Amino acid sequence: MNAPGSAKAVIRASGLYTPPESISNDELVASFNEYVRRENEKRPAGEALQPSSSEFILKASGVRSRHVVDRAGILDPEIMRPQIRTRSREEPSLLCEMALAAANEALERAGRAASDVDAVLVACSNLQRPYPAIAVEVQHRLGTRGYAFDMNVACASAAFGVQVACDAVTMGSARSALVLSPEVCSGHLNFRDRDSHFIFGDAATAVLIERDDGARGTHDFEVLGTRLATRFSNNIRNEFGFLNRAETEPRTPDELLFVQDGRTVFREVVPMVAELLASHLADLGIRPDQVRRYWLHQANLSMNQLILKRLLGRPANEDEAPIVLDEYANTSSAGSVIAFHRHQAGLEAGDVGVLCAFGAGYSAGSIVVRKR
Ligand code: CO8
Repeated sequence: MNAPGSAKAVIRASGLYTPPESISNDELVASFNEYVRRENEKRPAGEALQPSSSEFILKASGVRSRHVVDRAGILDPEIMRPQIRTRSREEPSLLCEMALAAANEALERAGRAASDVDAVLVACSNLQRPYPAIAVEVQHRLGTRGYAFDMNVACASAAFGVQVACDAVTMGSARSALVLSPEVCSGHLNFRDRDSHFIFGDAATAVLIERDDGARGTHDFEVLGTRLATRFSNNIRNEFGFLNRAETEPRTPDELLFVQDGRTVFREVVPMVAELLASHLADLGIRPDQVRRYWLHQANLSMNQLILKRLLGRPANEDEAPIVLDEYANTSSAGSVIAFHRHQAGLEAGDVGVLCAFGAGYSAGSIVVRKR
């Protein structure tokens, strides 16, 4: 729980960067199936690869398209990965650039200058390099004060980052903190894997959190409480790391990408998240049906529907639990914040909302807020 003593945290504003290029299911499937056709020409009949299908993707996940940093490389059956220009040390990194765009929107919406901010957290699944921290690079380019650091709790990173930021502003180690979640999921996705080639997209989000000093802003949400939970699982895993080069049995590049047992993840994470939300709301004295809006992690449409059915005892409608994964696919830590950023219409002062993110680890976080 955050907010010890009398200090409270407030979300002042959010920001979003959406890469301009996007890929529809049909385009992605056409590229994948062309790869399968070429590959099968080289394989014995018994080892033929199976084609993908847009119908399956929509039915299994709810995804219709995804924004990506590079469409051409992903769709080329000979390449099937984003082609990202190598930058000099003097240029901003790609993650820094995306995070800056989202951060600037959040600052503008809050009516704040970068110099008002004294903590920057880059909280995301896919960090571009171990060091220097992307967050310190953002701090430098944006011109914020204080300190900055990176953190990775997979898809739940933004929720964990918001709790850390709330703790910082309520405990006094910062007055104002930016939680940034730039995600280039396409860089870690195996576009030759039929089971997962459709799952992810790219985007960046920002959340500006301040110590509540009584001043009112147009986009304010008072943070009523935060709760995090983790439970170890190998069912979503990425083996990429600095020890790869030292391993006695070297692995191929494709073995160092995202892998999951999607069925098991679905089965195990739904009850974990429903229980987290139920207990968090109960401890705050809020019934699940008193929540006006749920901004859930955007991995799978049926998963979100099932979590809310467990929680509410009935299906939630799209107004209660908006969906952005149809356009964005799973943008890992950015997903629930994109839903929050784009779906605030209809909320009135006093309305309660819940931002909830979950993913690899397993990890899950719940942030309960009230519109001011
Ligand atoms: N086209 C056609 N058919 C297919 C395809 C395809 N592309 N893929 C699989 N099939 C077939 C299978 O072969 C299977 O056939 P059969 O029944 O004959 O064996 C059938 O469809 C069903 O397959 P699945 O059981 O795999 O399908 P599901 O209904 O379970 O759907 C999903 C698969 C969509 C993956 C689903 O299980 C899901 O979404 N699960 C939840 C996963 C989730 O939330 N994961 C979180 C990951 S995010 C995270 O935390 C990590 C962040 C890291 C960042 C990422 C960087 C890349």
